[in-house]
Amino acid sequence: MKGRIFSGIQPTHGIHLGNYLGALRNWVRLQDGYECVFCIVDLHALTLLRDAGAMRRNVREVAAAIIASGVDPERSTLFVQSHAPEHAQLAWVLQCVTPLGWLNRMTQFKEKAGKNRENAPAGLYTYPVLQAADILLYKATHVPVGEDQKQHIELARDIAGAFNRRFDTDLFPLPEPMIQAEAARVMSLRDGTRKMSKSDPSDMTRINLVDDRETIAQKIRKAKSDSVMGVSYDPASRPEASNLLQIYAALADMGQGEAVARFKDASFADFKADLADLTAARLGPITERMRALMAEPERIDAVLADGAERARASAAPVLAEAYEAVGFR
Ligand code: AQP
Repeated sequence: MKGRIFSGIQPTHGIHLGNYLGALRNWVRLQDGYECVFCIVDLHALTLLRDAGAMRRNVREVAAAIIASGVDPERSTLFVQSHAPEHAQLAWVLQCVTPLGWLNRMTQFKEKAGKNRENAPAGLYTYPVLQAADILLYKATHVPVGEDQKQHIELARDIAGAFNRRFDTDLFPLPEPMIQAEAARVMSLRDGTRKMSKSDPSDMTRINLVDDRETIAQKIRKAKSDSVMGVSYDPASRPEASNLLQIYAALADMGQGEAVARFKDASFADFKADLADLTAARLGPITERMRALMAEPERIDAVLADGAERARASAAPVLAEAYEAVGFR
């Protein structure tokens, strides 16, 4: 094993194609080379989602999507963040060594809080410290993230260093961000300049892993396109068309040049029809496995309970060491 991975996904909604191509598919592959800890980060989701029923449903749906995509809960630790209270406990300790100035620099807070900053929950502001606790509790060596999360991993390194220096310990190794070049950002189907997102109010902007063949075909048919003839890759002038091409290339496991060559003589409508078929073919088996799992929620709960037990067995001794270092024990 080349190291230990920690990665999380928020249950703010069900999983979409962006999460699958940008995260889940890679999680499945990482299991071969790393000891993996995968977490459904409901404490993080609470910064945006405050609907208890939706939270419960989403946690199970996200767990089903992760398992159906190929994460093996026997090999990897898969659990829900709030089931391991050590995360919140270490986050508090780390908040006490994190200067406010470091959090002020986090661009994601500015983006997510938007103009309504005064009313944004404090949890949204301290979110990166909880993320640092998630990673450091498992002494993770590598954290696979998209480019947008790199700043948070750098912060986690700074926090680990600050803790170690302040309490004269080498408890926390500095985690390395593992930036996935191939995990290009999948953009919204209705606006090629915004990423496909769980929290987008319009369901037509994303393909969900639970969508059936007809829904996928309809969303791709209605995906925004431009007035340029044919298929070409040019993110600056054709963001929507380029996004669809990139999705095709990712699902077909080919380079985008190869995808462009394949459709050089095709109309855009024909390309969209092929993309819809490919998407349905790739996601169909996952959706089927997800549905079967979701029909047995008690099975999902049992997997998550087992995962939480294993996560806590790793996390508790690290929290105990941190408590010892600060003088709580
Ligand atoms: N559009 C995307 N393209 C590629 N990767 C993506 N990820 C998310 N959106 C895309 C990757 O999915 C993982 C889980 O993300 P998250 O749940 O922590 O939240 P997020 O990055 O903020 O994703 P969303 O879907 O946009 O959720 P909301 O709307 O709730 O904020 C991460 O590895 C992320 O890079």
